[in-house]
Amino acid sequence: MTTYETLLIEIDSNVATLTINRPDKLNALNAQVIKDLSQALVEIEANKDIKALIITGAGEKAFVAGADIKELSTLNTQSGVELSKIGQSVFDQIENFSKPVIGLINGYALGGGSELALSCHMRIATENAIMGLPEVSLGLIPGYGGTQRMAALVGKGRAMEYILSGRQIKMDEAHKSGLVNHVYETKAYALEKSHKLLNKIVANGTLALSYAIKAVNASAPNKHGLEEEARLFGALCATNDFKEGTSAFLEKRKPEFTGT
Ligand code: DAK
Repeated sequence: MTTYETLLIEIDSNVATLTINRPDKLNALNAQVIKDLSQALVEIEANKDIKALIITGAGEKAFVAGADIKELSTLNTQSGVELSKIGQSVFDQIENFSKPVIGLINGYALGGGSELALSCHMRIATENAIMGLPEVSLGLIPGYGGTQRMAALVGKGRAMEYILSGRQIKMDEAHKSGLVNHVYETKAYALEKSHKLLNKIVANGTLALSYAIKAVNASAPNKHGLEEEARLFGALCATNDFKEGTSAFLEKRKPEFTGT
């Protein structure tokens, strides 16, 4: 396996664990992480000895605390649309991965972090995990497929509430709403249970598994929805509210939005 700047990859029998490794920034997704993810996914998919994948974040505090807000604050409409397309294609790679993928949510999974978890085939979380799509608090909308995948997973009404309020979702609620499949006390135990589930899954027909993933994915999300999300995300990158929202986060103050 190639060595990646921002990722760790471990292989245990036939299951690969891919860890996003920027713990000092709560594993926030910068352009390098997105690039590394894209290459690593190609490599893991091509490796015939690997039958399934777990994606998680380094440490106990965060899965991924979202897109890197510092990097995000420099986007304009054009770079916003471009980053959106690259990011969306990585998330599509995960959603359409031919081998089963579990997102192991160990702590904060906010914004792009929740979107990453949503693109996995299944989600297993630790009790301290917190999900949420707080992009509107930055003057943005989810741009990595979250508007489509959240609605597909929990229904339109709940998705509207989560996306419009941007509120944090604790795991008892996430479990009830179908956002996560299972919740376990510790990361070590969640990892053990993820391996157990994947071992059971990969004992089934390999081709049947990849076709089952394709068939389930055929229902959602639709391409038009993702394109519309990218267009609207790009348009918001040119607004004063976006500049105010990201500056306020970086300056550790409350934003004052003007609706412009
Ligand atoms: N980006 C960059 N740095 C981050 C970060 C982030 N999202 N989240 C945390 N950090 C950094 C903090 O700045 C801090 O760095 P230092 O000050 O130590 O250098 C360090 O990680 C530890 O964080 P805190 O000190 O804030 O830790 P706390 O325990 O106090 O708080 C927290 C934890 C998770 C509640 C807090 O860090 C937080 O609110 N983080 C931001 C959460 C958030 O709003 N995430 C959503 C971002 S919006 C795109 C598509 C999609 C997106 C973007 C682009 N395209 C289509 C182009 C997605 C957007 C988002 O994800």
